[in-house]
Parts: sequence; structure tokens; C-alpha cells
Amino acid sequence: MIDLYTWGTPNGRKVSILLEELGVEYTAHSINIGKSEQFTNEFVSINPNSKIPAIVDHDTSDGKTLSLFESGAILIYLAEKYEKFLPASGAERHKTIQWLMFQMGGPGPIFGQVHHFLRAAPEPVPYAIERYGKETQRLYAVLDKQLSISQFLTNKYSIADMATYPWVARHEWHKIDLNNYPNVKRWFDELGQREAVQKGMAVPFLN
Ligand SMILES: N[C@@H](CCC(=O)N[C@@H](CS)C(=O)NCC(=O)O)C(=O)O
Repeated sequence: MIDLYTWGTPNGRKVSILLEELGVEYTAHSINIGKSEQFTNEFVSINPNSKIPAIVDHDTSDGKTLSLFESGAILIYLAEKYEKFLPASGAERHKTIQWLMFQMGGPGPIFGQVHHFLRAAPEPVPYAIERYGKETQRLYAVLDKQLSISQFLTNKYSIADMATYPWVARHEWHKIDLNNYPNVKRWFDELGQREAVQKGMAVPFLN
């Protein structure tokens, strides 16, 4: 059994999408980051970095309980454990990890900054909005180019797609019109039809 500590945000939803795709039994625990639940002693003992998502796997190969944080690390762990959505070796494995790391270092933090400066900053900061907005457009152009030559970010549907989808699902928050990125739109619409993606996007169910 896997415990997933999460909230209704893109980083949390990456993991619930993968768990749904794998058809693995898991229990989702809501960590309401708006109410600072990520700072409780109980949660900090699972993730010393006080951010969702995190998992605790009670059924590991060595019989010990494993707790993990950082969404990219969790996706790789689960994909390797269940031998799906990340090739075991070869160029496709490296490309999958490459696009996963691209998401972790690019769209994740940059779109997050746009969301902050457009929706949460106490006062408008035009320089930050311009800087992160431009970088967001550049990242969408990179995704669009890749998706013009490939059905998915790599040849097969993978954890790299699952990591990127929930961020693109927030395109209105970072003021991106998907019609300007037709290949991203095609990919986004296609993934959105998957039942597991729809279910994963609805976790935690309370939100
Ligand atoms: N690099 C981390 C980022 C996690 C992250 O930023 N989580 C956000 C929600 S999407 C969070 O918990 N924020 C609460 C806070 O910063 O206090 C990951 O990918 O897991």
C-alpha cells in the first residue's frame, strides 16, 4: 500500500496521474498548503522540505518502509518499481529522464513564478511578470517543437508527459493561449481523454 500526501496542484497531480495509470492501490492524504499543513511535525517527518507531493511505500522489495519527496524522484521510483512508463535502459530511457528533468527545471518553477506574480504577489511587479512570462512562452515553444515531431515528449507515453500535463492544464493561469501552440494543444487534448489522467487530476478528491 502506498500513502500519497498531496494537494490539488500540478506537482501533486503528477503523482496521482501515475498511480492511476499504474492501477496501484493508494491512499491520498490531503495536505492543505493554504492552511500550512505542510509544516506540521507529522508531515515534516515525511518531507523535511515541507512541500507536497510525498509518498510512503509500505511494500518495498527489502521489506522496509520508504518515504520519498520531490515529484520527479517519486515518478522515477514508481515507474521503476512497476516497470511501466520509463524504459529500463537505452536511449529512450535517457530521453524520458531528459524531458522529465526539463519539466522539473523549466515549466515547473517558471510557470509557478508566473502564477505567483499574477495571482498572489501583494503588489504588481511588471519586471517579474515580463521576465517569467517571456520564459513561459519560450518553454511552450520548446514543447511545441518537440510535439511537432513526436506524438508524446518521447516516442511512448511516459512519466515525462505525466509530469508536464498538470502544468499545461494551468495554461490559463499563466496566460497562455494553447491555440498558439497547436502541437501542445493536440497532445494536451489527447492526454486529457485518458481516464487515468482525469482521475489523477481529481486528487485529492476533497479539493
Ligand atoms: N520540486 C518540488 C516542488 C514541490 C512544490 O513546490 N510543491 C508546492 C505545491 S505545487 C508546495 O507544496 N508548496 C507549499 C509551500 O511552498 O509551502 C517537487 O516537484 O516535488
